[in-house]
Amino acid sequence: MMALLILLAAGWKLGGATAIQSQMFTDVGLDDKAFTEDVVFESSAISKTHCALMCNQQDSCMAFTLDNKVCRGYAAVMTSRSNSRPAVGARSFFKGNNQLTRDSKNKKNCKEETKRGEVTIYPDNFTPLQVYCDQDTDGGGWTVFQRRQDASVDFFRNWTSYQNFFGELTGNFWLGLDTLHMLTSRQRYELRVDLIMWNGTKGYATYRNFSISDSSDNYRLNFDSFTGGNAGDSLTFHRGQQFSTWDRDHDTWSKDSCAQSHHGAWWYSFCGRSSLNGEYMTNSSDPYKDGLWWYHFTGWDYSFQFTEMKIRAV
Ligand SMILES: [Ca+2]
Repeated sequence: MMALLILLAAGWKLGGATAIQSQMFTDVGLDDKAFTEDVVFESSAISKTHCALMCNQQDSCMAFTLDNKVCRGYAAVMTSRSNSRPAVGARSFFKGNNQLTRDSKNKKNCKEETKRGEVTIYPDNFTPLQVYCDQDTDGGGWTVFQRRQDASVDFFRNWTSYQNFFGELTGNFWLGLDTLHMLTSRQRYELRVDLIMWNGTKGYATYRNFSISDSSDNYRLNFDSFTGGNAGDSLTFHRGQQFSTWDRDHDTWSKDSCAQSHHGAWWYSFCGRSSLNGEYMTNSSDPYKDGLWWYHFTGWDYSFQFTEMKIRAV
């Protein structure tokens, strides 16, 4: 109780001189804005100004929410690694530094960005998003949203996990269904799937006008058409299907859960011609279709050494 009183007193004392400082923050309004789990602090606050002050006092605090006098400071905002959300009805404020203000120099996607690897893009020209840009494949400009290269990251995960980012951007990862929907609903994208066999043979497939619907439609897979690639078309079978995980069965196979039977998470129908989020195998053998398979390239019982899925703005 004493600590709270001291804190409140400090807030009042500083309150008189905070008008300028609080304007360093941009009000982004009522929100369901996702934050990372990097909560810098949580404390009671008597006002927005008080909360802004506490955030300002810490270099690592980039944003805050004030909800029913509970002030939370966050180290980052709206990244693909979001695992938590502030309380519904909380207002969000972003620190008004260069990274978080509208800037014509901000790159909206990996096609505008020229750097390769891990970079920050600004899909709405305002909100930073950490992604991995592939600038080497077919002229570059690709935002990678899935990579498998070894067994170090478990991909047999639940619905909530697939809605969000998991893994490491420089290794095995999934960017997250919410982010995929956000990106593909802002502008038109093409899709590319890259596959590498255990003997080094490479395959790919491309699709025109790829998009993912939102959570209310269970992230349905949409695209216009297969546009080529030596791996063949093992995705058109899945077009128009909703996403399924082991705990959320949205496939069209009434007897069973394809995500469970194939140890994966995909836009299963009854069940599939491809599945790239399955179990990472230590060799190509995959007799029960549990692994990373793309039927039209290597048949039913082959699991790849490497996969990447990526999108490029058109
Ligand atoms: Ca089913």
